[in-house]
Amino acid sequence: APNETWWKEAVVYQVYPRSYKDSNGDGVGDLRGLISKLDYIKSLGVNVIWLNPIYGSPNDDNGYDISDYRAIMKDFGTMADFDELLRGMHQRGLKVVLDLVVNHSSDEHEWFKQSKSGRDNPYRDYYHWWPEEKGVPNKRQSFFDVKGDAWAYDEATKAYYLHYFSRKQPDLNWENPKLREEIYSMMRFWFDKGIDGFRMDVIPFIAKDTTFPPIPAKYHGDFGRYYANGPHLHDYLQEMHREVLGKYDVMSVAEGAGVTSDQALEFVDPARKELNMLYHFEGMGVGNVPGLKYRMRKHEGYSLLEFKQVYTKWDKIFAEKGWGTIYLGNHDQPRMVTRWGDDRPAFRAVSSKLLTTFLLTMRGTPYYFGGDELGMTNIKFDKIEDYQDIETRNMYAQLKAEGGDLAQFVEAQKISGRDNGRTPFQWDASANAGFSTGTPWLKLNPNYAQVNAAAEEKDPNSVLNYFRRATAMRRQHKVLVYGQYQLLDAANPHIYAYTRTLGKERVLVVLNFTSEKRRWALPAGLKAGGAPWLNNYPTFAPAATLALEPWQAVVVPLR
Ligand code: TEU
Repeated sequence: APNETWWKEAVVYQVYPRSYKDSNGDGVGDLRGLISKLDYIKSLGVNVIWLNPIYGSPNDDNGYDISDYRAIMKDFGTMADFDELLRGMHQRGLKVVLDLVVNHSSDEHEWFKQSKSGRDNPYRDYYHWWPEEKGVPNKRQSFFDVKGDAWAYDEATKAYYLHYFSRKQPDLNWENPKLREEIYSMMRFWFDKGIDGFRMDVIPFIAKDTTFPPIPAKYHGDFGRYYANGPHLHDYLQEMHREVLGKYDVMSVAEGAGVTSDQALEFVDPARKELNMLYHFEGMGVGNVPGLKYRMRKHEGYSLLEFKQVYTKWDKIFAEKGWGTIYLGNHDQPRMVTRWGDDRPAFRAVSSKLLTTFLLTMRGTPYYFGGDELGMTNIKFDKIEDYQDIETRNMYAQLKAEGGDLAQFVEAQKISGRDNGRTPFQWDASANAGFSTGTPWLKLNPNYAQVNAAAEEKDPNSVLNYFRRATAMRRQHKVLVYGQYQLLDAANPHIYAYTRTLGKERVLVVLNFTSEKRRWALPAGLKAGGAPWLNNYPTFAPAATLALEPWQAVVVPLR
């Protein structure tokens, strides 16, 4: 086995605090609400909790626009609440990973207020300014701007500032060593409090060529790849390791936006002393209509062949060094069962379990999105007004200005819109699913009457209890963490099957990714050797040819 480390053996559970549990009736989830759910989280058998941003923020992008890196968002509570939360997690043996959002800050951060106040201000160079006398800067595409323009003009100082995301998220200037020192010192502040790691938001984007040349043609149509390739990026990450990460026993994971498979090791090869893990976007792109602009998805779903290829390719990258990750959803993505399974009532639970099986039997650390353990589904809003997300709203406005097909857009958002993954957590069948006594900031999925934690708690066959069995299985069998991965029957468009091998131990995973019964012949030489470790149907008959039920998933040791 490779070097064994706690973060390789961990199952990471992602909590979107805004939607998890509201303790004070203002309709927004908060830290005290989360504290009240720690026993529940512990009961899942996960080891690490990743919290989306909890810092001071005017919430233009739900906390990804930070106005104070050393304070807690007012909606979420106080620093005393955070300290209590951290203690409560550590008492239960849970580690805590926070979001590090340092490609940009909020325009309401004191640094930006200073920076904007005059060209001579000492904070001017904390951000990227382009003085008007140099002419109009070369085009940069913004993800969240209504006009798609990443340069915003500032009347007062007659200059443009850069914002890859919204106008309220100006990009920080990492080329300035003072800025970098501020960031490192802030990171140490949180580590000294005792947190156990950072998930690093769009960290590949931090380095920029400050001459802002035209984007080379090879990046046209995929400018994120250009953003992810700035000069000195790896110098900064190595410096961050020297100044901060290397001094603590903590984990770090890059959001790998724009990073291709041949670049991934540059981030996570341990010899380079940068980061521990990176999560890629290639899996999320499977089934997208090319040209991503409005995140359209193919009506016919996705190709399992392509899905298998992508995950197999990424497994291989980390086979010798570095370490991978695996996820099928997060706060930027639709619910995994809607996107990758079948969310119709007959298949929702069983396909959720299959996807859970996949996540917990692949090599690499699983990142499991809170709510998926209940089999929560996309909300599929019919009206654009129901969306709160800046991305959806601005894409809509942009499309409207272009005279595009708005009805088609709203239809597509039912699959891809980010708010699908952000609806409040479904605790029970009472008003507002027990999430809040007030009016929730985002509408609840009406299926909470059936799909909720309390109901699933009582049902031994629920998605929830299946997830618990799956985390227990992974804890029990190191082969599932460290074992080598081998894809079987690559050309099969319906079945995803693989083995995991560690020393003498060998286990087979068979996943029927369809809503029909399928038969699958074991490759020559493979023989099931005993009771399944996990199975999402009551029975499993080992045979040379397996008869699989719709969305059946089995994990069975081999002889
Ligand atoms: O997302 C980064 C990113 O690349 C986004 O463009 C993401 O892919 C997009 O939402 C998909 O359409 C991170 C955070 O995860 C996201 O929530 C933030 O909005 C964004 O950075 C800005 O901080």
